[in-house]
Amino acid sequence: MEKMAGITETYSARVRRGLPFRRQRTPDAGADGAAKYIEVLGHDYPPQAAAMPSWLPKTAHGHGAQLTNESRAILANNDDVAPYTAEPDADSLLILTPVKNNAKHLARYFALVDKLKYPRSRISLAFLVSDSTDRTQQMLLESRRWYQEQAPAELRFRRFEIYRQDFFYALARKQRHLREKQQERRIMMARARNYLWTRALQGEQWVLWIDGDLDYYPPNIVRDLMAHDKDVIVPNCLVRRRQVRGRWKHSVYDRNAWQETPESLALIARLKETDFLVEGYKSLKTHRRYLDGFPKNETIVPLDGVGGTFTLVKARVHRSGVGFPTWLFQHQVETEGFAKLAKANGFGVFGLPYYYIRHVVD
Ligand SMILES: Nc1nc2c(ncn2[C@@H]2O[C@H](COP(=O)(O)OP(=O)(O)O)[C@@H](O)[C@H]2O)c(=O)[nH]1
Ligand SMILES: [Mg+2]
Repeated sequence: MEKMAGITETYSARVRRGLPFRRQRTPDAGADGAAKYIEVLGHDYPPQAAAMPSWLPKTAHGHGAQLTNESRAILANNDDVAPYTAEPDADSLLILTPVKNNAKHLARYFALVDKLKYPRSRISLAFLVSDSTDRTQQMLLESRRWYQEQAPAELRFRRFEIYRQDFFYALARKQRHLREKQQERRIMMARARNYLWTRALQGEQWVLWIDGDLDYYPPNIVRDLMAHDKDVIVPNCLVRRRQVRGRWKHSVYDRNAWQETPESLALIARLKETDFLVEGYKSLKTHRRYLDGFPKNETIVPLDGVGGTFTLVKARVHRSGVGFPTWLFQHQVETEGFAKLAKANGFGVFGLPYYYIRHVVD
């Protein structure tokens, strides 16, 4: 990241007035000897000092004159920390993918990422590998070497991080969807996701959670979702299963994306604080409305729960402290807990019932 310091009155005045600005290195230090970089609009900077309108408060003329030596030394020290307070990099996208024994889906994963119509230089990737006994980690290392060192420059990602954290959580694949295993399994996933975003997120503006086992999403999807300009937004994740007579049928995979209903709220009102809710089990009817339950004219709907298969999040949501609850928050954990927590903090959570992606059959 470009080093940035000495945020001057010009910058703050422009921000105050809602004007755009550009960061530019000044040839010389400022009059007080401190400012080496400034925020400017356009190419005509620096203006003459005398051009500062006299109606601006004195403090806007630079702090040099009013400061003690000690204050000046403290402010000079800000130069070193300024990069950490910088605005997020415009349009930058961090794709986060937790993976566990995901080797057989990785070729498809990269084929889909490669097709994304989004400037490659603005995409960063970060993976968290846990508890894997297959070639997931080796394959990721090989792919990083290819993309970042050997492939043509236009295929290079801005960053490509691979983290490893084992939780020593073993669950047979067949048991993965047993209801009584869900709370512990989803808490493990929440830990993995928190570990990943807290390590990987730098100055990016957008975070995109993509599971490692998706079968299809459209190349335009990033721009399409961003265009809605929501804090959190998900498409409708389907799965294609073969029916008895050999025909294929699409159905909603991700029952984690839902809206509360009067019936579900009535159920919640009767729950104990320690009761955990999870979707997709006949033994537990939650009465929520899923993404396949909306009429054609409702192309975007507010949600109260989301899944993590493909979830676009404004990075400021995570930065503000909203992650994936590993404890029960309003009877939910992980991604649905995240949606509830985001909403409780004033962020908007939305879904697109008629914008489809597809999960592999499992
Ligand atoms: N790092 C990490 N990734 C995991 C863990 N469990 C699942 N994953 C990954 O998280 C994503 C979603 O998990 P998956 O088992 O497919 O969930 P499902 O689609 O809801 O059944 C996939 O990319 C998995 O490889 C875990 O414990 N740690
Ligand atoms: Mg999956």
